[in-house]
Formats: sequence, structure tokens, C-alpha cells
Amino acid sequence: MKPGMLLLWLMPLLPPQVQATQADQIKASHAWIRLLPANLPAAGYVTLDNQGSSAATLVSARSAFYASVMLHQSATDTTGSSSMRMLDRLTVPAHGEVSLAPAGYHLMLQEATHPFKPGETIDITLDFADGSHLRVPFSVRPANAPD
Ligand SMILES: [Cu+2]
Repeated sequence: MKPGMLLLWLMPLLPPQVQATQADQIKASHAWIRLLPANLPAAGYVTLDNQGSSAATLVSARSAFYASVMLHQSATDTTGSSSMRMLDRLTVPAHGEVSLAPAGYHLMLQEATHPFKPGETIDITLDFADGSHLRVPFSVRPANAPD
């Protein structure tokens, strides 16, 4: 075997020259939206799995289908009443997973710009701290969809 061929064979085993972006490291799954009647805001849920060896931080999200997409966290206080607060960022640790799910983190989707209905899929773009983006298809489910 010529030395050049050996190098070619080893190449997939060498670390990549360019550092993967935060978006590259994230695998999104279980992406869905619960659509509420009238003009009530909808909630978007997704599981973010960071397969990289450094943290990935979600800083914002956007969609052509909503004028406003915010990162929220629902919490229940000791009296049992629930509230939501806005988050600036959400960090997915290296080799870790963060779930946006009912009663916890969610994307708050307000002011729909196009009509769509349950059964359809709309894209939401997730923006990460290093400027990278991940476009994720979310399946639209009705208000009474199970969690
Ligand atoms: Cu909210």
C-alpha cells in the first residue's frame, strides 16, 4: 500500500479540521405544536439531544408562521398555581439532552401569520449562541392532543 493510500484510509478516523457548530451537534426529535383555538398562543415542544463534546445554547427561535416565537418555562409554585417566565437562553450540555415538553420548557408561538391546521407540518428555526441555526419541522396537533 502506498503511503498516500494509507492516509486516505485513516482520514475518517481523524478529528475534523473544523469545529462543528452548535447546531450541527444537536439532533432534534419529537417536535410538535399544540394548536389552541382562536388567537390563543400555541406551544411548541421538541427534544434536543446534544451529540457533541461541548455545550450548545439555544438563544432564540423563529418561524415564518408566527410573528413572535419566545422561549418560555412553565413552573408550578407551592400554592399550586402555574406561571410562565421568559428565558434568554437554554443550554443543552455536552452529550446531554433537554426536553421542551408540556409543563416545562416550551416555545411560545404568537400571532400566526399563515393559516394552517392539525396534521400539517411547519418549520421553526432554532438559533444557537455561536450564530448557527437548525431548521426543525414541527408537526401540528390539535388542542386535545395527549402530552
Ligand atoms: Cu409560554
